[in-house]
Amino acid sequence: MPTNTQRAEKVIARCRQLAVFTEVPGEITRTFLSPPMHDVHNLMREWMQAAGMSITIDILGNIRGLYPGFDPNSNRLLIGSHLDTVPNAGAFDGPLGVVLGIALVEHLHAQQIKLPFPIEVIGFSEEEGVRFSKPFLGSLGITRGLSVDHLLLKDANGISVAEALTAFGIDPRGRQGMLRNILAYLEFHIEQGPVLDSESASLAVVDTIIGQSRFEITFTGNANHAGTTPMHLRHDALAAAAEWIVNVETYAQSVPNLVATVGKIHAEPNAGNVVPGSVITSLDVRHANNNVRTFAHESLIQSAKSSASKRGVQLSYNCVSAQNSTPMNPQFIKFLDTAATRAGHPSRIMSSGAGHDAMILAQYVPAAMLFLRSPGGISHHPDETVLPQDVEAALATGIEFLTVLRERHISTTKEAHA
Ligand code: HGY
Ligand code: MN
Ligand code: MN
Repeated sequence: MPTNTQRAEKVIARCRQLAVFTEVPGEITRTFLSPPMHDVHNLMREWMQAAGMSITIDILGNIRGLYPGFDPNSNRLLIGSHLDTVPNAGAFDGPLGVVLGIALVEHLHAQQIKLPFPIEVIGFSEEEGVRFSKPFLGSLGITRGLSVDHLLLKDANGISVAEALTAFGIDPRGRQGMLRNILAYLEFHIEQGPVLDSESASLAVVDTIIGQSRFEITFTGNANHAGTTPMHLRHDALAAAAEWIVNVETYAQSVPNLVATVGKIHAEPNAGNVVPGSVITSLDVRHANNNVRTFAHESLIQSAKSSASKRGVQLSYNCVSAQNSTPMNPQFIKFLDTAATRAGHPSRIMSSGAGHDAMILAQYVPAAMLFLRSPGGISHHPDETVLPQDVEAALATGIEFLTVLRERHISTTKEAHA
């Protein structure tokens, strides 16, 4: 019987094993349904099968391992997170939540513990929104279902979501939005920020995932010769974008707890001796208060229009994703908090600045999240890591959480038959 420390080290080792499956040798980059995702599925299939789970790959390329319960009428507990990454990512943002789910089932399987409710461990195929600029495709697909517009979205190579699904071996015409009979959704995730590390704390229970707005913004001016075009005759798209990007930073610094980021910029024709004709940028705005966030992104679009019009540059924009601040389920927050205390790891409650699949699932089923400390507060970076003792604490809390749910199942079944 492995010790808690051995189980924790195995979880970390497995996340590092998955990290080698990448589109870019030497770094971790694994986007929606890219070829290395097949390698991730093959290795996870081995782990899931060994833990007594039956495995499916669903209509959105999510991998799902089902561990049966003894009560055929019971809804199932979903435990999951995402398997795609940002470019040059760390090894734990996403995969840790899926590997921890498998570790909990392995514990039950090894101990021959049967719970009344089935457990389904799910690895979502797309949460970051890197390949198609649309986040949460995996969790949206099994809850709301993807729209035709979603399926027609194209990546940088002109491949659509539907074509990507077909290339991965999935029939895109399959039925979506088929989430049924779910007891709750639990997501383990690294905090991705500095709070727990600054408090030397292992765990936190999430109460709210703050809202986020994501835009694609295009400045269209006139490309022209850099040597012969006088400054007063230019329509320089990059100069307009540059002025605006500094305004984004200044604006966000002036609003408490607002964050706004221009993470992507692509200038055409991207030549040193040509006045830039067009620039495509991203805008990511987040705040716990939906009105503050909406007012902020509207103000920043206005600011872009002003920087553009000063230079006779056209502006166009589209909102690629907008998620309101999403509360986690109060009852399951309590269950998770109780479990952490029972496991000897009293955890603080905190909100999440990062988006997670839990913010999609929470719109359909009770959802809860447990954060693990991010040493140095680092994430979306190769130096992202976790501590074995925090993984151990999360595993112990997960086991207690299952016990709390079993006790609740038994008591509600007794009441029903009283
Ligand atoms: O960007 C985020 O909020 C998350 O890491 N997908
Ligand atoms: Mn992420
Ligand atoms: Mn994540």
